[in-house]
Amino acid sequence: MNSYVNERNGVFPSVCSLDCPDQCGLLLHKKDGKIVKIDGDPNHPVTNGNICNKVRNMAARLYDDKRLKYPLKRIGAKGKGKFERISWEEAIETITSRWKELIQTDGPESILPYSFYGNMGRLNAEGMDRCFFHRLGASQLDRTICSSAGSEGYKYTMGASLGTDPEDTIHSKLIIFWGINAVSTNMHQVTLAQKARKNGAKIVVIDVHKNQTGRLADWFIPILPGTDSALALGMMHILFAEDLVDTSFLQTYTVGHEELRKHVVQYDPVTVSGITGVPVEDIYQLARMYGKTSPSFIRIGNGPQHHDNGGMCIRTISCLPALTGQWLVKGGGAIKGNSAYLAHNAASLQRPDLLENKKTRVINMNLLGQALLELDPPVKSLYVYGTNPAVVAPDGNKVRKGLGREDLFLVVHDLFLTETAAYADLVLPATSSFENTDFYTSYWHHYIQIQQPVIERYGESKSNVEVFKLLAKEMGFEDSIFQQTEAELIAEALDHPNNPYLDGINYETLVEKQFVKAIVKPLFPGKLPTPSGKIELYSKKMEDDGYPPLPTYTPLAEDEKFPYLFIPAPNHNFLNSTFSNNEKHISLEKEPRVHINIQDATSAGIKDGDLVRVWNHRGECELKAAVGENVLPGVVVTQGLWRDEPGTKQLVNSLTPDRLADMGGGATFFSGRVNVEKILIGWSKK
Ligand SMILES: Nc1nc2c(c(=O)[nH]1)N[C@H]1C(S)=C(S)[C@@H](COP(=O)(O)OP(=O)(O)OC[C@H]3O[C@@H](n4cnc5c(=O)[nH]c(N)nc54)[C@H](O)[C@@H]3O)O[C@H]1N2
Ligand SMILES: Nc1nc2c(c(=O)[nH]1)N[C@H]1C(S)=C(S)[C@@H](COP(=O)(O)OP(=O)(O)OC[C@H]3O[C@@H](n4cnc5c(=O)[nH]c(N)nc54)[C@H](O)[C@@H]3O)O[C@H]1N2
Ligand code: SF4
Ligand SMILES: [Mo]
Repeated sequence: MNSYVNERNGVFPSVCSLDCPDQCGLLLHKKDGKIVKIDGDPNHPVTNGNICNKVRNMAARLYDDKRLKYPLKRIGAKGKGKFERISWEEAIETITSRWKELIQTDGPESILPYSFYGNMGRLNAEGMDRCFFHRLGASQLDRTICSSAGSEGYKYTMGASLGTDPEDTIHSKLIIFWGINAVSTNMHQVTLAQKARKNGAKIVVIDVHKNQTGRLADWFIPILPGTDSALALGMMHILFAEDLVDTSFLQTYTVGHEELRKHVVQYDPVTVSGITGVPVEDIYQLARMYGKTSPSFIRIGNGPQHHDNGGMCIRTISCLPALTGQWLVKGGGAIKGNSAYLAHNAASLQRPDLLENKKTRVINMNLLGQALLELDPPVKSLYVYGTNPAVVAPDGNKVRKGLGREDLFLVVHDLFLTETAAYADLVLPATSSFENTDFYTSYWHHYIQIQQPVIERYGESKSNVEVFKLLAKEMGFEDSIFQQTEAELIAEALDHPNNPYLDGINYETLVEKQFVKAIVKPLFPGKLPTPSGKIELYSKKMEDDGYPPLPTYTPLAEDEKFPYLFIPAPNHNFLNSTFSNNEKHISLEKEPRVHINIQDATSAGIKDGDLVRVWNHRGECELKAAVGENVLPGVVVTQGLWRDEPGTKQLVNSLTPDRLADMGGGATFFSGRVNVEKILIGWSKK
C-alpha cells in the first residue's frame, strides 16, 4: 500500500469522494504536511484537469475550525448541541454496552443503521458497515433517497444501469439534458456536449426551471413537473406516425414494438400538450428533431424521478433511443446511470452471509420520520454516518421530532457537528476521504480509481472502516473480515468473475495507474440483463409486478390543495447539505430564494426580493422571492439544502412529502404542493 502521509511537500494523485457522477481525478498540492491547493488531474481522460468550484475550495473545509476532532457526548438537552469531549475507548464502550443491552431486551432489530454516500468510497460507504450490521442482525436500511425509482424504471426497459460511454458523446449531433441541471451536477457532460456543439450538435434542455443549464441550451423546453412521461409518449406517437423509427433495430433488439405502436396512438400532441404545457408545435419539432438526428443522446437526470410517477417516467424516456436505433450509433443512446459497468464483488465486502439467513426487517430511508415515531416494535438506536437526515430527508419536521425522541440512543459519525449530530447522544469524528485508503467506481464514466492516504488524520478522527472494526472487536465478533486491511479488501472486491467489464483490473494495476477504464463494449449486438435479453418496450415483468406493461403517463398523487407545485432542487455551490456550513460556499451561493412566475407573483402581490412564507400542512420556510419567467405559472423552485440556523426558517424539506414513488421506494421530493405569501410584518433583517 502506498501512503503519501509522510511526504511533507509535493503533488499527489487523488479522487473526488463526493456523491457526484463526474468522480474527478484530483491532484492534491501539499505544503508542510497540509493540503494547500486542490486541482483537477489533467491526465484523467474524462475529467481532464477541470473540477468544480466546490472542491477547488475544499481545503478550507478540511482544516475548518468547526471540524470535529474528538468523540463527544451530549451534556445538554437533545437537539441543543451541547457536548463534552470523551475518549474513543469510552465512546466505543458506551455504544457497544448500550447495544448489548438492547439486543437482550429488544433484539438486534431495535438498532438501525442510517447512511448514504457522503463519501462514495466502496469500503467506507458500503463495505465494513454492512459486514458489521449484518453480523449484528440489525434492521436493514433500504437506501432509496437518491435514484432508486428511476433505476428501477430504467431496469425494466434496459435490464441494468447500462448506458452510453460519455466519452463517445462528443460525436453526438443532438444532446438532450432531460431533467438534469448538468452545469451544476454533471459539469463534464456539459464540457463533452460543448465539444459536440463545436461540431454542429444542438443542445436541448427539458426542465421545469430555466436555470444555468437551461440558459446554455440552443433550445430550452419548459415543462410542467411530473409530466415528462407524457412528453416522451407524445414523441413516440409522432415517431411511429411519421415513420421515423428504425424498424430493423426494433425487430432485432426489442420486444413489444407493435404493442407500443398501437398504445401510443392515444398520446397525440394535443392531448400531450394539455398535460405537459409544451405547445403542440414544439412537441412536433422535438420529435422530428429526435427522429431525424443521429447520433442523438439523452442525459436523464434526477428531476423527473423525484416524483410520485418517477419510476415509470424514467422507464418511458429510456425507451426512446430504441425507437430510433440509437444504441447502435457511437455517441447515441442515453445515460441514466452507468454503475453496472463497474460493479465490483460487493458480496465479498458486505458479507450478506453474516446474516446467517436471519430475515431482518428492512426500513425505507425515506420514511425515517415514520420509522422513528410510529414503527412497532420501535427503533431504539439509530447509527448515522455519511448522511445528514435532519436536512436532507423528506418531511423534515417529522424526522426532527423522531431524532429528538428522549428514548432514542442516537450516534452520529461525521466530519462536522451537523444538524443531525446536534440531536445525538454520542458524536464520532470522521476522517476526510484524503486521509483514507479506498477505491471508487463512478456511476457515469467508466473509470475505477484509487485513493491512498495523502494527509494525516485530523485530530482523533477515524474512518468508517476503522470505527466498524473497533465496534466489531468490542462486540466480540471474530470473523476474519474484521481484521482485513483495506488493500486486501480492494483486491477481493475487484475479483469479480461475473463482471467481464472488470477483466484484468486488480489492486496492483489500480495502484500503479491510479485510474483504470473498464473494458466496455457497445451494448449491441449483445444480450441485455432483461428477462428477454432485449430492450423491453413491453415488459411482462412489469405486469407481474403490478404495473402497466407498456410505458404510461400517470398524474402525480393528490397532495393537499395548495396552489403551487414545489421543486426544492440542489444548488451550484453545495453538494446536498455538504458545504452548506462552509463560509466560502455560502458566500458564493448568497441566500436561498424561491423562483416564482411573474403572473403568480403579481396576483399574490409579491415583488422580486420580497420575503415570502412558503408553507403547507407539513411545515414552513421563509425565503426571498425571485420573480421572473424562468418557471411556469403554478410552479415554484428553490435551490439548495441550506443550513437551518436557529432564527432562520430555511429547511425546505420541512415541506416535502414522505410519500413513496411508484417504484423502488423512491423519494418524491418534487411532488409536494405549497402556498406562497408575502410576509407583511416582523421583517426587519436587511
Ligand atoms: N452542485 C451540486 N452537484 C450535485 C449535487 C448537489 O447537490 N449540488 N448533488 C449530487 C447528487 S446526490 C445527485 S443525485 C445529482 C442530481 O443532479 P440532477 O440529476 O441534476 O438532479 P436534480 O438537481 O435533483 O434535478 C435536476 C433538474 O430537474 C428539474 N426538475 C424537477 N422536476 C422536474 C420534472 O418533473 N421534469 C423535468 N424535466 N425536470 C424537473 C430541476 O429543476 C433541476 O434542474 O447531482 C449530484 N451533483
Ligand atoms: N429537498 C431535497 N432533498 C434532497 C434532494 C433534493 O434534490 N431535494 N436530494 C436527495 C439526494 S439525490 C440525495 S443523494 C440525498 C443526499 O443526502 P446526504 O447523503 O445526507 O448528503 P450530504 O448532505 O452531502 O451529507 C453527507 C454527510 O456525510 C458526511 N461525510 C462525508 N464523508 C464521510 C465519511 O467518510 N464518513 C462519515 N461518517 N461521514 C462522512 C459529510 O460531512 C456530510 O455531513 O439528499 C436528498 N435530499
Ligand atoms: S464534486 Fe463532482 S465536479 Fe466537483 S470535483 Fe467532485 S466529482 Fe468533480
Ligand atoms: Mo443523489
